[in-house]
Amino acid sequence: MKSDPKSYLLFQRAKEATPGGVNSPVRAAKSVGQDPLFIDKGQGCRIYDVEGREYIDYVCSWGPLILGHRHPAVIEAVEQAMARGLSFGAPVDLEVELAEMIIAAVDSVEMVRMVNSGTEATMSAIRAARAYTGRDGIVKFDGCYHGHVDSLLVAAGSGVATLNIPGSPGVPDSFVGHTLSLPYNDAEAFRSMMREKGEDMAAVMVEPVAGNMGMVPPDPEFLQALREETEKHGCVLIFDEVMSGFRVAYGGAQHRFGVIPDMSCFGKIVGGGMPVGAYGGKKEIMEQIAPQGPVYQAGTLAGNPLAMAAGIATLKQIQQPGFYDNLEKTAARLEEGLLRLIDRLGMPATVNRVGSMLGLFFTPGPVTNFEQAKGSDTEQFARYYRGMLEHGIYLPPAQFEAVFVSSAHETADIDATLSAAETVMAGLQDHTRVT
Ligand code: KE4
Repeated sequence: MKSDPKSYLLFQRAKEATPGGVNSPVRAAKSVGQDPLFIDKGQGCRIYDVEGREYIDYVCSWGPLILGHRHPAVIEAVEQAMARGLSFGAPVDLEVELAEMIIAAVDSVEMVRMVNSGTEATMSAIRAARAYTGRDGIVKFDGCYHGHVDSLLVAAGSGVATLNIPGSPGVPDSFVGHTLSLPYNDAEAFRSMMREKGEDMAAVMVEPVAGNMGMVPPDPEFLQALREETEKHGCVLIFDEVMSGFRVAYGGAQHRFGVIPDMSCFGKIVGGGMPVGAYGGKKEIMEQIAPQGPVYQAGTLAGNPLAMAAGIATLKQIQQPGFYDNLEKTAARLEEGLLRLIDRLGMPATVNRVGSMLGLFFTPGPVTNFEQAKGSDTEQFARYYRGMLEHGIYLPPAQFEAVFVSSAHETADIDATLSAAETVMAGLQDHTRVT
């Protein structure tokens, strides 16, 4: 569907200047048959496009905005940092403060390095694990996405799955030759592979709550198996908590599910909407990183004061007592409302949720892995997406993404969303796929 004049004209210009007219593929909304809206501003749980149209926002910048847009404490912190300067290329107090907050919050992290994106965090964690073990092999899981790291663009989720790209041209076979991808939530397949190849594996990387194949909760037995087998075979267990970190609990998925990895990766929320990533773990692993050790990793704007200020202000807000309980209640209201709708309309659909991350699939379900997610009716999802947009609800423009609820979403916003969903889903019934 074409967007309105201003977005449309901007998109035509953008497509001349930038591949696909966007600076990150999933924003192009290709898989839902919709030209992207150009956004003018955001406030609380709402965003406004360049036509001035208002939407309730469930993308939340793909997860960072757990407080919603322009939370006063975050804006004030960034303004105060700006008054000191934008960047120095030298250590500042704010970097130390955020590092100490992450270490205090996350069980697996004894030392942490700030970087500029989730991709940098996962790429660097893999390098550290390979150096620490002296091994090359990496295990990941189908449908999990860890950023556009060459060696991890195998059976990836998010934009890779949305655009149905098998991996990516430009990545030499030798770069992925050491990478194995197994079915998510399949403890037995993992144990069996580790019995055979565990001693060759440097690291096992997983999204402990999968948000890049749509939203798929972990089977606790699966996470336990990852921990036991990596322990047994001397591999580094890396939780990619770029999305789940500080999202599903202040201590991340590792705290919520009680499985502690050797290393963890972060992004999104720890930057409060500014470009940030971080990776950390056991001191014996992290002390290898330059300049303390020989494993090289660097970044001009790593630890940037404005990004640190936004991250610190965000974590200070979400560590308040009751924050996650309230977020859980709001997200549960959305989940339960959708499930009631699906039941009442007899729609072949299912909803997954962990904390304030949700996923809606047009299939009877359950959806516990990538194959089942891919088996859902993505055409129906595209119709649902466009219908909800017309009703002022801004969802992630792809089936293989997660919906995010923020503390700025109130009961009235959830109820307005459910009312829109009822109208849209009722209209979808003529298109229900005969399974
Ligand atoms: P970035 O390099 O995009 O900051 O982070 C990569 C990344 C790593 N690990 C996980 C679990 C992630 O979800 C991501 C990025 N998430 C996507 C949304 N599925 C970002 C949106 C986009 O690619 O534009």
